[in-house]
Amino acid sequence: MDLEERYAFLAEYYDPNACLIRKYQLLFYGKDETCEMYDIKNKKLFLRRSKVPGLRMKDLFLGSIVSVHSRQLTIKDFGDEFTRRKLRAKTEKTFAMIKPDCIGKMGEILEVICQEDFIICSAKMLRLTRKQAEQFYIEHIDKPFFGNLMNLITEGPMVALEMKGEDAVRGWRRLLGPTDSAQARRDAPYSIRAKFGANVTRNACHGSDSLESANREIDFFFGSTKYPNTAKLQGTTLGLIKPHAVLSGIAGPIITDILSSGLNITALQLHYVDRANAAEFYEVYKGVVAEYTDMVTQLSSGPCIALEIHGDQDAHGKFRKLCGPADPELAKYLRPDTLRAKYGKDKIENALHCTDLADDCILEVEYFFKILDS
Ligand code: IDP
Ligand code: MG
Repeated sequence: MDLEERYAFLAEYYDPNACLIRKYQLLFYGKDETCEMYDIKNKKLFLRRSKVPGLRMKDLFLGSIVSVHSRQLTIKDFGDEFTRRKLRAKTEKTFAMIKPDCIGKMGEILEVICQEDFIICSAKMLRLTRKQAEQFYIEHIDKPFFGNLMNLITEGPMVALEMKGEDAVRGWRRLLGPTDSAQARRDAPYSIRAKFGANVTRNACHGSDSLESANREIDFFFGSTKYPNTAKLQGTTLGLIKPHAVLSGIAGPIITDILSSGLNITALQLHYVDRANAAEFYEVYKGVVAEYTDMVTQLSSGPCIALEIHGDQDAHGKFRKLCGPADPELAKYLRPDTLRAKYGKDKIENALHCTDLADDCILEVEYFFKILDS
């Protein structure tokens, strides 16, 4: 990016008090990463050019939701031709799948994805029926390996991912390596299939092979067909990776730590929680916890990843122990091995939410996997 450049966007904000949509021109200056906003209807400066905490160039793309001083803005369009031309190539989308053979390695795979600067726009753990799997891989229906491929794809849950990035389709294929994991180990030893794949069928991940396939595959999983999530809604608890952690690319290591503690992840979904829903979800803390408003702001500031956590016994207690004290400062001092100590910054940006009371586990799991996923 030329550091002198100025990018323009059309952004919208739903004002819940006035019950109307406010439209803004949002300008972002690459040089000093400052932001300026104009109210389009009233033709007035709305935000003087200044730094907006947490707002980065890479979070600004069509359809993205960003938070500017507690307002959740949706980027609706490019604001000028310069921005349109500059960003179109950068904002390519691709489709990725963590196949059922590698579901236990999803943390490590997400870590690679984030290290390579892909932005995850949608993510959902789901399980395909044989019919759906046949539809998805229809181009291979006559191949001798089709039966094996169908067995693999339907043997258990997978994670479907819509990702964005510069040259995303080719970049993700390159990162995957050759189809055959053995060949990948020979020719591309650092690729995902080399590291995580077993053989030519069980090769860890899928990636779209062209822009056309990417569009078809994203539509297949995230279009009008809604696939049920994999939540058990029984004997489980909720883990919520907060937006600051998702945006800073540490969801992968957090998931790796959860899985290596012996807990299972039985459902996963990325959500953009709006302010009203965040307030409703945290309602029990209202008037009880001083940080309530800041917690709502954090949860609605960008994408979060909801996890359903399952354990042989007492998933709630075990997961709370793994998360550690709510204040990372305290956690670093008292329980340095916990997730909040390792990944949290302060009481608000403490990496994860976990359910407080055992009796509320299913309510909270249902909030994300039943109410918000409907
Ligand atoms: P790709 O996933 O690298 O795009 P495709 O040729 O599209 O490879 O095949 C789809 C999937 O089918 C592969 O990822 C792999 O799981 C499986 N597959 C492909 N070729 C073979 C083969 O020769 N034997 C067994 N399975 C195969
Ligand atoms: Mg293919």
